[in-house]
Amino acid sequence: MSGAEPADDEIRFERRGRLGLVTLDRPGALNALSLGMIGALHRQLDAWEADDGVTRVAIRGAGGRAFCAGGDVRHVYALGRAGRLDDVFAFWAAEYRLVVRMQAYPKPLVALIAGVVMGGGAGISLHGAHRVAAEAYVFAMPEVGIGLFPDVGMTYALPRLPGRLGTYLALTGARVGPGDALAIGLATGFAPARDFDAILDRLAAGGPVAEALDTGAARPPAGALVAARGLIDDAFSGDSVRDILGRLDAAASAGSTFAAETAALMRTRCPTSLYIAREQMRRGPDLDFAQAVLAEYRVVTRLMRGHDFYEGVRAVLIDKDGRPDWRPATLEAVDHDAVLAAFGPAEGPEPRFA
Ligand code: QUE
Repeated sequence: MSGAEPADDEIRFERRGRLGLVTLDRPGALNALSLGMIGALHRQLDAWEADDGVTRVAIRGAGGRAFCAGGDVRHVYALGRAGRLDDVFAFWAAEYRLVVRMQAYPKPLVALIAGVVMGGGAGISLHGAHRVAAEAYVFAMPEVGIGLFPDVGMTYALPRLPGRLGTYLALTGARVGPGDALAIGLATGFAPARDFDAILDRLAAGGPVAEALDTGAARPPAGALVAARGLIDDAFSGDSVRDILGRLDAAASAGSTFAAETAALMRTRCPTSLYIAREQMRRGPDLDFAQAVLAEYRVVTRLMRGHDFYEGVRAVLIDKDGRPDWRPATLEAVDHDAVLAAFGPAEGPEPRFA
């Protein structure tokens, strides 16, 4: 499985002219990031930083269906269930350190995204300078559906999206297609997937990165998300999760299908996760990137000692019954003081992210 060993068969690195090319190559798991892939990528980025011949780095997913579905939460689940919490913490620390490295990487990072980009996949693409979306691009931060929260630097990035879109994405896990992603800045460019090889050739040749990425393809138009901007900004300005749901319910009563569907989706999500995500969005604007990731480490290590993450992964990814038994099961029963306490210093040593 996906332990700490070098992941030669799960991630590939190539030097092509001026380009360092990363291919996530675990298509059977939608290129989800194993600990081996995380370590190998971090080491390769270090090597390419020191290599003056490499002036830009690109990252793509193999298999055509996914860029990257996230961190390998199935493996984390198995470790946690086996009582190997130190290994669980080491996984999150390694993933978060990689994301911090990428956010501050001194050479242009280009993500070529065809298919799913979720969770940790967003973490290794969104913080770089260039995110090129293909036709089948689907972005989501769906962690509140597995008893987790949008991590990998999303405490920093989501509150910096326009209006209240970040809070909406964090609290729903809703999917975003390429047109909306371009409109709100999740994607910075568009290219049909069949043009990715030509883009890589131009990146390898040197020359300005922006020109290499420009295929002249017509951008897809914005969609349902942008159409709902007014409603989203109003409802997700609510002070608490319950206030937000109240505003959505009122809009639904007034005839908004989007509001009704959004409220229904949130009510399937882990109640504690919703409170945590709301608190992240409240704190994020005042944090720098390393502080944001440290906050995430503190929260995630708390959650790894609890119930909901294991129950969420079981219901969504293992048994796939889609019926998680959240504890507590209702928003009313969530202990808000415990949520705030989860943002306090972690038990035991904390990794350094800055
Ligand atoms: C929330 C998540 C993840 C998820 C589903 C969620 C996640 C993740 C995967 C995933 C998907 C397919 C695989 C796989 C993992 O799904 O982080 O190994 O084959 O990696 O609702 O955060």
